Amino acid sequence: MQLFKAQRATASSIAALLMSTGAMLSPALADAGSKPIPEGHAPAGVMVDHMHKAGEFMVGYRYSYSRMAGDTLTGTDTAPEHDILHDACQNPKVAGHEHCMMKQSKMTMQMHMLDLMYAPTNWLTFMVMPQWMTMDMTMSPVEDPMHMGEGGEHGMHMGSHAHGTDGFGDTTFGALIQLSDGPGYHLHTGLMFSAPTGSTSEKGSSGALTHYMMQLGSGTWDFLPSLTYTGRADRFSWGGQVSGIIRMEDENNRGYALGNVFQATAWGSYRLTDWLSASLRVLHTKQGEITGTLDHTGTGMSPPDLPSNYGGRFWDVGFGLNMVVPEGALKGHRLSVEWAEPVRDDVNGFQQERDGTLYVNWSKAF
Ligand SMILES: [Cu+2]
Repeated sequence: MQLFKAQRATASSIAALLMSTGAMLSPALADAGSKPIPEGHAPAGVMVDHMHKAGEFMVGYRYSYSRMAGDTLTGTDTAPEHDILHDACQNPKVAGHEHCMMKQSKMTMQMHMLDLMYAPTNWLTFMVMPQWMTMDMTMSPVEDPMHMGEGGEHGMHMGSHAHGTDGFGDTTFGALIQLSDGPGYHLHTGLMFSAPTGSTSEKGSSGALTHYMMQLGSGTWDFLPSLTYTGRADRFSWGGQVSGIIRMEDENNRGYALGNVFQATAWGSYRLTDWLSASLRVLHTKQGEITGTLDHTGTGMSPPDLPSNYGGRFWDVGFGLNMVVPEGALKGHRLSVEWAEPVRDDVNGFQQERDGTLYVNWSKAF
């Protein structure tokens, strides 16, 4: 209780400070336009969620941190080590019996994205989003108790090791087009494209190309269509979005293409104060397998080396907070955070379980 009161006191004194600073520095700003509301943007993990008014610019920064850890799954179940060893590295396109000697024990992916928006008119908003990716993976040996003492047959035992990649990712750009807008609702479509500016030539310590999921880009030109609906009444707001990633080429310059992606999400949010709203979101993602294979190899040492061990059907629940400075010198600065908690994984082939994704998003419109 004490803590709660203290937080409230701190929050109101910060708000009072911001207001008084704003009043001193720029009295004119207080009258400029209507007050921004925190739920004016969707939860942090939703992209291409809003448009801008004619003549407005927006500068934003999006950060996401995703982690995979724990068991290796096949479908929705934990895969026995024996199955990982014998089945996860089988490529039906390649003859012979290959074993997975290693498996993924942890993977993290961080994305830093610059989010630039400009609206020449009310019904059209342009966007450009360059990205920087950082990926790290830890691998450990597959230990099959049924094959203890047969180490020789399955080759040398390697110890655990870590490897990582980082650099520019793909660049997303395109336009959002308003389809309908009225009191309390808005509907727009996104026609975005992804240019293959991210590397697909990242190599591991052996000098061979590293896993598909550690490459910094898709390597293909992609089309990212979306449809977004948002509604609002008093302190409540809600929204829904369907979106996709469609690979516009059969293969990239490495001879493969990532699977197409379909996503559907819906959220509701409630404004707690004039600067803070809380949101709850459900998310479903469906992704296809990789088609083709990396030029250099038909198979691999670990599950992420196989095209059939990619994609699946995933469900998440997102818990978010949106903040905006409603008045004063920092008026219009937005900060939102969201945690997406996986509730169900149904993976193609063999893949490690997901731990969740943190989204942080800052923006300011001018
Ligand atoms: Cu914007």
